[in-house]
Amino acid sequence: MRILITGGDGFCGWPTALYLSRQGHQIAILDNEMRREWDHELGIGSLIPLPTMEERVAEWQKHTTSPFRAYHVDMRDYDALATAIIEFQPEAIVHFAEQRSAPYSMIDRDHAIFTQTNNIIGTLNLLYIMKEIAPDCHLIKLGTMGEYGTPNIDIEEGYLTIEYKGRTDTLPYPKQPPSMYHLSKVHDTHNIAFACRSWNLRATDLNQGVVYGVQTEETLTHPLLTNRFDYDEVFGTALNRFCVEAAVAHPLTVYGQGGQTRGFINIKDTVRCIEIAALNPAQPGEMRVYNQFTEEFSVQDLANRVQHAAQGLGFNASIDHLTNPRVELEQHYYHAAHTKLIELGLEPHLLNEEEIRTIIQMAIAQKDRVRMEKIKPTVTWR
Ligand code: NAD
Ligand code: USQ
Repeated sequence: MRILITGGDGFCGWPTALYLSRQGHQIAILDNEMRREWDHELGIGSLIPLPTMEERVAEWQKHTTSPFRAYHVDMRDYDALATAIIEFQPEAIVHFAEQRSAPYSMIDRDHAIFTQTNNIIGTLNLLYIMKEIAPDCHLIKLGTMGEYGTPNIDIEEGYLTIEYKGRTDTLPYPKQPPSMYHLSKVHDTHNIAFACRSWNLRATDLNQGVVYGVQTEETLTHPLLTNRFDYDEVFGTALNRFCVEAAVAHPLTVYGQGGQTRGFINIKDTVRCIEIAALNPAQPGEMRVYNQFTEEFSVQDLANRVQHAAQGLGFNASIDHLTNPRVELEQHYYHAAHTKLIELGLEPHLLNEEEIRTIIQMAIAQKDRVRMEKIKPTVTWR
């Protein structure tokens, strides 16, 4: 297949591009490298040094016989995006290219507005281009489990069948997003659903949980192919952050009581889920929703597991319960369906001690690059 991967220079996009390329698909990545500018803005950076987008693309071209290319395009630039799509003629577009950090979106009003305009305009441009130029193309859009919030009932995959005053309907599952970033995803979801209903476009919305791990088989092939590894308070996410904290003897930063429970997925499963969605396209007019995670953990569970794995490596990791910088429930019911990708063939890599040790060891190897002052949370929701 010809697959365009927007956000292909990012943490999920790069390994996905390499994995799909290795399966023999023709790949184009599209990115404006804005994520690297946010690193400069915040004085942070990937723990593993990152080559430029040009360098990593040139390196992968030596490892594959399938066509593999890159477009340096901003999703907000309709004409440039349309030109790339007309030229590449994708059969599927995997859309990762958004500002994805909840804390970044909560820094202040400017960052909230930037996040929502960047994400929503990029997706709207894509929908209009598909309507005008590529109506058969399958949109595979990265949503997030956070769109649902933490309701006191089971979470379904996108839709909920309800009976009300003697009548029954299947409706979009209610959304209670916990940040300006998560809200941008909900707005995207509504826009995509409208485009499928009105213009007969086909889309799969993948509500992904928190991704952990760093490397895949392909990113390990050569140092220039490495994935990025974020650990700072803004772009680092729970499990990966705890592993880096353990590696540098920083107390593990559990926010509040630690009962916050989320869906998690290994980066090795992210790339496979995208392949499954691409090989099994939605029908014209259909807006499918799959919950893309493999296991649920509370933040406290994760901290305990990292503490145990660190002990196995011969050092002690302490756990700190920090005042929670976010507004979120710290003890709550959480049970979310996630069967559709499994039914289509996903065989999950479940979290085990070996995986946690691998992440800790990767962090130990780059220990000297850790900026200790960037670990503690400073961005608050209130
Ligand atoms: P990332 O920040 O590493 O990658 C996103 C990429 O998109 C970056 O390379 C950035 O430069 C690019 N980008 C952003 N805005 C752009 C624009 N206007 N034009 C062109 N390129 C642009 O993020 P990630 O972790 O790879 O996440 C990818 C997607 O998956 C996001 O949509 C995110 O919301 C979703 N997601 C991520 C996680 C996770 O834990 N990482 C979990 C659930 C969902
Ligand atoms: N948390 C801690 N300590 C930390 C970091 C986080 O206790 O050091 C807690 C947070 O308070 C939250 C939970 O861990 O309750 C998850 O936070 P996170 O920073 O790991 O992830 P989150 O902000 O939810 O965002 C990440 C990605 C985002 C994606 C989302 C999936 O950055 O792009 O959409 O995971 S989900 O959570 O399912 O919405």
